Amino acid sequence: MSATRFTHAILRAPAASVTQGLRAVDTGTPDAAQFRADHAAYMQALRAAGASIVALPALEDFPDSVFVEDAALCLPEGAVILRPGAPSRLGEAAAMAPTLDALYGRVARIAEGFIEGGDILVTDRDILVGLSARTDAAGVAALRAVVEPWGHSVRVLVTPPDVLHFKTDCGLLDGETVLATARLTASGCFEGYRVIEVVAGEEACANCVRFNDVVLFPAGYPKTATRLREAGYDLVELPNDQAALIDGGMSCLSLRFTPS
Ligand code: CIR
Repeated sequence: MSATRFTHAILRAPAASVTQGLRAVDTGTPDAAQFRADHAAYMQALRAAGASIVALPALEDFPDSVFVEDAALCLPEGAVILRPGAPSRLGEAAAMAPTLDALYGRVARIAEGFIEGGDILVTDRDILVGLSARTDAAGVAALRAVVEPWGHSVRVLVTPPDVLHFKTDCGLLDGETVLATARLTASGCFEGYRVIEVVAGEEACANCVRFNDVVLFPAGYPKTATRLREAGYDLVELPNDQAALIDGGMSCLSLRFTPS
């Protein structure tokens, strides 16, 4: 399995209600028009990287629904409808189900506990899942029951306290290399993987997305960008200021997959 090569991506248009999106610390309200422009640039970058885009309409009742990654997990063998742990986001999973039912022959549903896609990092080897305020042991057990029979191994880790999601602090650069913050790396969770650390002071750029030959990377973190280019990665820098106001990064804005 390749965790970095895909043919398709699902995106959902930002709702006008994105201004009400959840945030751990209020540092300002996103501008809906700028958010839409940034989202369009992100979609275009995925297209240029080879993605056929499945573009879903905005859901006004769900301010955070632009962050489609948290509602589902797409694997080569099938899709999994997750159970977001944020009460205001639980309904996003049901809203995603018809799309995945239409695209995949096999769609499983998590019926117990809570688990959000932001806590799940799929590599060529493992599915790493971080327990967090949004993802609990029952949710992880339910995921394991679905994906182990599909041939995946699940490694359960702990998302550091005060970090929203496991992937807030990391992103996959290639099948066995992750970009990660020092605080996440220090937890030992990437044993067996090659780790490139974000430069101190640029922790907010750890969440990146590898899609085929490029890495989608938030603009504004020049030292880490240089480090990654020197390591041979082809970066596409994209504006993320609006999504960052409501704790969103590169990976949350899409579900990447190859239909089975
Ligand atoms: C939330 O708090 O759920 C949203 N405002 C941000 C979700 C970001 N999702 C992700 O990192 N996978």
